[in-house]
Amino acid sequence: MNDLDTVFDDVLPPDHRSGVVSVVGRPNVGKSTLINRILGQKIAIVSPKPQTTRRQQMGIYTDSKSQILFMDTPGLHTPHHKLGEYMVGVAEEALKDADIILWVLDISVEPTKEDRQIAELVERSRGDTPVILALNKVDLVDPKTREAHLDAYGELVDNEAAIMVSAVQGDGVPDLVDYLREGMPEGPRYYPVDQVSEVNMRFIAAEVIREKIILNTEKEVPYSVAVEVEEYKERSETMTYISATIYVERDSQKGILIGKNGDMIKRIGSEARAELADMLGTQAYIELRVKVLKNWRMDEDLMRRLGYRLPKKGD
Ligand SMILES: Nc1nc2c(ncn2[C@@H]2O[C@H](COP(=O)(O)OP(=O)(O)OP(=O)(O)O)[C@@H](O)[C@H]2O)c(=O)[nH]1
Ligand SMILES: [Mg+2]
Repeated sequence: MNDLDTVFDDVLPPDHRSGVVSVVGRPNVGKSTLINRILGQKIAIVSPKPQTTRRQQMGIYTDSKSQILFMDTPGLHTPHHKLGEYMVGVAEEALKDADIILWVLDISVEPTKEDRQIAELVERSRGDTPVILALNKVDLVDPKTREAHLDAYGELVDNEAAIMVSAVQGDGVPDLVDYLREGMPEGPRYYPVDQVSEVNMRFIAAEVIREKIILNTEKEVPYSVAVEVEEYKERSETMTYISATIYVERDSQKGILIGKNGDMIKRIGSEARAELADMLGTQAYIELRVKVLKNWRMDEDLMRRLGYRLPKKGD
């Protein structure tokens, strides 16, 4: 969507705007899909299952007039383990750092109990930060239901605007970006025009592998998985080698992930290979292992080992 062809690093208009938009909401409403759509590129993994995003991830939107830093956050929910607590903490922190809070909601259903809880949290944490509602999944509802739900959502929290969008189809997204840009303070361009994210390919590779696991498994398995890329090598101009370990919490989950005759792990590997090859523009060779790290989601030390940046004990 960015008009990058007309953007040059050294020419900034005097009223150039920049700032942070924290994207929050309950799990599965389409926060990551919306950010990928705005950036015109997949930087965050997406799935039909809730609690897909686990960390704060920045997406950098640049056009000739502005640079908006979108903070994708884990869906706000009631946590049942340390990982969940960590995820909710990340989203709550993001509320405090924002120039605008973009609260994504699912207009295809009525506001839920979780939405009302989030309204309270937003009111508590926002200070004087403006809140904009992105009423997503508008493609799923007829106009009459839409209008009825629009009123209900508008009443959840004091807001500057409620904009209906379809992150999947793109409707309303340019209007939303215009609105967000208007609300940004004047400021410099913090990142080069061609940078869309802060994370490196190694992290994206781990996330793509995790996405394929989420899409291919059921029940607790998607939630019990962590992926660590141990080796990431550009072997040649046409070949990238990636070796990763998939951690699960129990032996039974290891069995499921390997599958009968190794079918499951092969499928995950080949789906990840296809997507990563596409992203990288090279062939990808992926080697996967599965290891058990008993109840890692309950254990802060193990979570730290897996790269979740928890505060040190005693902080
Ligand atoms: N029909 C429709 N589906 C959508 C839309 N936006 C997102 N989805 C679907 O909703 C599901 C959840 O999308 P995500 O982007 O992973 O949601 P999220 O809010 O980031 O979820 P968490 O990371 O778990 O908090 C996926 O299956 C998306 O394809 C939309 O505008 N219309
Ligand atoms: Mg997400």
